[in-house]
Amino acid sequence: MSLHTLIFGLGATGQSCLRYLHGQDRITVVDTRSEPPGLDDLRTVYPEARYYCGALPDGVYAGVDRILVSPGIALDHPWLAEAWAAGITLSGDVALFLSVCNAPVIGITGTNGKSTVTTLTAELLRAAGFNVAVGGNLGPPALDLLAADAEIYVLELSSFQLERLADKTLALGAVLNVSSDHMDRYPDLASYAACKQRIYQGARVAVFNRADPLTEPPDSVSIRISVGLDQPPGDEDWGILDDDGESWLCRGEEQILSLEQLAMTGRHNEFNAMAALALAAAAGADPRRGAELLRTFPGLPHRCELVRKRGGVRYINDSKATNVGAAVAALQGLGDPAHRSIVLIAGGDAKQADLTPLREPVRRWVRELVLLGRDAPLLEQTLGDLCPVHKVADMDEAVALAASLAASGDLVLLSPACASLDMYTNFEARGQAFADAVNALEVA
Ligand code: UMA
Ligand code: ADP
Repeated sequence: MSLHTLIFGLGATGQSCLRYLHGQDRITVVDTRSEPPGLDDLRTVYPEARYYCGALPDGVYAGVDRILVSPGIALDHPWLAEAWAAGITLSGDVALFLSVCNAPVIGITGTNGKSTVTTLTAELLRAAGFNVAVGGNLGPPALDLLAADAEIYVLELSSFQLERLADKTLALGAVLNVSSDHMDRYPDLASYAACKQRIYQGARVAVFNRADPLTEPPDSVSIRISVGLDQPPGDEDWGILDDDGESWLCRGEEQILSLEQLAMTGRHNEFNAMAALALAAAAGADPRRGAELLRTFPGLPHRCELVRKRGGVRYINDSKATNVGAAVAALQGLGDPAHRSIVLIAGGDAKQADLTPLREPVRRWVRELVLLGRDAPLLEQTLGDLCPVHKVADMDEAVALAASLAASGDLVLLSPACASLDMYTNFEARGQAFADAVNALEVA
């Protein structure tokens, strides 16, 4: 007899579950929204499923064997209380993916740098001749990758996805860093970090950040490879060594790539490059061949991306900095030690994060602060004594003002430290609004 699966949420994840399970399981779908996007099409394509949107009818969990909860829904959502009480298994799309996937899976998590490291790891493996499929939190959803029948899978995993892993595990896992994020979903940093740590459970290889104790894998993982911006402590660890005035990305003492040849900018991307090299090498790729790719890989859009140079001012789009740690890394990576040269555009939904880690980099590198979005008042409260603050209504106003405040040699940086959802559909739309406003500025 077939299983009865309840899919909670009709976003990208829920739809991938529906695609994968239709014709196999009995399916019930619930969504808290009365008209989730694409509902009519789904009803047409999968008419055999039962759909309940906007309200949860009594008895919906009767006969249900398992629930796949979409990552945007917290596991303590009131609609799930009855399911918990009935002892029904709650998991997610990645748990289902791992239970059916026969090839090795590399998982990458961390507060920041996941998408860059995931993409780069997959590119390095591709360059080494592997048939690779890549996705997860980065998209496409994990289950949609199975059709590719790849030799190896590389998944970006969020804490929400890791929370609902079952007993099946990954072959290789990496936690890049842990700093305050999603504090609207976790009671404290420790419980958020504990979710990230689940990526190591049962893994053969762990790649971690030796400067961040919260990323350290448990002793049960047999191969533990550390990455850092200092000297590598062991032959299999990655780090930076100087040789006759030139700095090198190294595995142990083996020089892999001169830093001057790395196409991505910012110190955080030196770390990201090594994390990807470490994962790809552990999966069987030759890091020396990978070095070729790093000479040209520019990084991903909306991550410290140069939009335009105008009148000696560089305009940089770091819209993907949706939390404090990311904005801190961008400021540290791009700040000029000689003077405060950054006009920073920040703000949005701060997700109840502690904003104080921004104080030191803002004090050192930011000359003017332009704030927009819902939590602009919170940012002003936290940073207002460190530099002049200007509150604006939208991105066009932010860019026009920043352009008037910046002088030749300065940098106008959009690195919001906040999610975009209070004003935009996603971080890409916010980054695009910035790029459009920058490109619309008259020639200086
Ligand atoms: N929602 C409801 N009611 C429901 C179901 C969802 O209101 O019944 C809302 C959620 O609260 C959320 C939105 O709909 O605001 C989307 O939620 P979802 O769980 O349906 O999300 P998906 O569309 O399936 O996308 C998810 C990831 N989104 C989240 O974790 C919020 C996507 O990551 C990911 O690309 C996709 O699965 C495929 O794996 C996005 C993201 O923002 C990029 N991730 C967070 C991050 O990177 O910080 C974790
Ligand atoms: P994620 O997928 O985890 O959001 P991305 O690779 O998309 O990570 O990068 C998002 C932002 O995080 C970048 O715009 C940059 O500001 C910051 N960032 C990238 N890599 C790191 C890192 N290793 N450490 C800290 N911050 C980083």
